[in-house]
Amino acid sequence: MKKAMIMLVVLTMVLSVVVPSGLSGYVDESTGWDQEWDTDATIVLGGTTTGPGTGDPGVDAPEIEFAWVFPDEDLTKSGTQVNCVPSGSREDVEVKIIISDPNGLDDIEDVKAQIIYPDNVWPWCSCPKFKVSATRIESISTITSQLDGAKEAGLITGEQYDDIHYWVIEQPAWAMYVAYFDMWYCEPAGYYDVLVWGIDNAFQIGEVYSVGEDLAGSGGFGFEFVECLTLEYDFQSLNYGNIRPQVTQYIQGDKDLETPQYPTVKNEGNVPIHIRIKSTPLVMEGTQYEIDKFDYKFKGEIDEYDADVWVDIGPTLCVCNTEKLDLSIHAREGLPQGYYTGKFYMQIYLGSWGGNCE
Ligand SMILES: [Ca+2]
Ligand SMILES: [Ca+2]
Ligand SMILES: [Ca+2]
Repeated sequence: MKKAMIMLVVLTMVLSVVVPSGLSGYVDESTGWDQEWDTDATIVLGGTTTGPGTGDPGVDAPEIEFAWVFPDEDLTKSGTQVNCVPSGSREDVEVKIIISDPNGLDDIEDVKAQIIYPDNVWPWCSCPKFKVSATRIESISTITSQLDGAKEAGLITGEQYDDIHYWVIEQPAWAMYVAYFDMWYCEPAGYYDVLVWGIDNAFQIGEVYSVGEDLAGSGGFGFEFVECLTLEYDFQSLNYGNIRPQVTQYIQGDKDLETPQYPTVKNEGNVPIHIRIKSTPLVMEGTQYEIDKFDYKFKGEIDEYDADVWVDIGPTLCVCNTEKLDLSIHAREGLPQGYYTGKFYMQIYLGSWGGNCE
């Protein structure tokens, strides 16, 4: 029956498309994870990388004494929490590494760090990210301020602070290194392991150190990439144009965020997004007449819904994905000619990593 209606629309509808401003918006924490749009219609009758080395550490190989990830952006929670930048990346995440070599610091050829993705999210599943090389920090004031920050965040205890401060500053065979890596929103929220190791001039590879295992109060992970739930949209209103009773009128979406007349949604956070929608009836002002039948189509799923009822859209909007959102209204037979208006609402929730995002 719906197919027949589509054919009829193609043959008879007269579209009046309103092109809104083109400014996209966001559904996120600042909006309480929901958003409202105006709706209206006019009834017209008649018309991989590899892991670290696996060789045995040599007896004189460099040794990682301690390491932590900084900055810690949630001091109320143990371990290191790194926030995501919706729709962007950050390059200021650091692994601080305390390393020594029995042959002295001059024997250290390279210090490397590697991030391991969380094990419970597809398709990353404990896969390693690229390796980065660390550089030595020689300034005593910088070393001290880094230790101050780690202690303040609870990443090292007072006793560890004293030990590291003494050894790095007073002992010639110890040093602090730092490795920087970037995190962008398309990488999944969760717990990341960070591996660190050193290589000396004799190509002896030190034992691989898993950052976080010794951190004060941490759960043994390198850092937590904190969940951020953000959806970007481009449509500013839903204008169905001129419609006819008994004819389903569609607003077709597309995958282009620059075309607000074709609704588009994009996941700009680091977790899957689950979407709920609701439409009020489109009402002709001053009358009891209203349009109260709707449909949506999203990632191949089509469903009908009634006015004033929240509807869970089945498929999940996966991390980094842009999808089109098709919407339609259906005016029942007998509705009089006139201008009808209503509201459309959307809410977002944390979605599932499995299912549709596989
Ligand atoms: Ca050595
Ligand atoms: Ca913390
Ligand atoms: Ca669009």
